[in-house]
Amino acid sequence: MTTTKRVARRAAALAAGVIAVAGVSLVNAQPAAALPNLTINLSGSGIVVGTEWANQNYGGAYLQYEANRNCTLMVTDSDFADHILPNGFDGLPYDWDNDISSFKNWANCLTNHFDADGLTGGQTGLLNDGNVPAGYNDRTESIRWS
Ligand SMILES: [Ca+2]
Ligand SMILES: [Ca+2]
Ligand SMILES: [Ca+2]
Repeated sequence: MTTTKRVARRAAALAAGVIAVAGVSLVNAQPAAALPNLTINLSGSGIVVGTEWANQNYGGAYLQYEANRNCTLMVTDSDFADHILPNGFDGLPYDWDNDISSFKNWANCLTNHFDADGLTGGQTGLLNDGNVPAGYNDRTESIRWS
C-alpha cells in the first residue's frame, strides 16, 4: 500500500469515527424520533418557496425549501419538487418520511403532498397554508410546488 493510500484510508476511518460518535451523541441527547431543521435547495437558493413542519400548527422541526425564483401563477405546471425527503437510506440518523403535519407556502407557491416517493401514491392536491389534511397527516414522502 502506498503512503497516499494509507493516508486516505486513515482519513476515511477517522471520518467514520467522527460520524459514529456524532450519531451516538444525537441518539443519547434526544429521542429517536427527533428530527433536525434542514434547508433544502430545490433549484438554486435565496427564495423560500415552502416550509414543512413535523407537528401541526407550524410546530416542531421543519424543512425549509429554497429555489432561485418564485412559483409561476399557473397551477397546472410543476415549479419545484422534492422526490425523496431526507431519510435513513443516506445513512442519516433521522427520517423525514411520514412525519409532516403542517406547512406554509411562500413566493406564490401552493403545495401538493404525496403519500409515496417520486410524486406517487395518493395526493392532497395543491393547498394553501395549514395543517396537512387528516387523511394525509404523517404520510408525506414527496412534495410538489406550483
Ligand atoms: Ca407529524
Ligand atoms: Ca407515506
Ligand atoms: Ca406554478
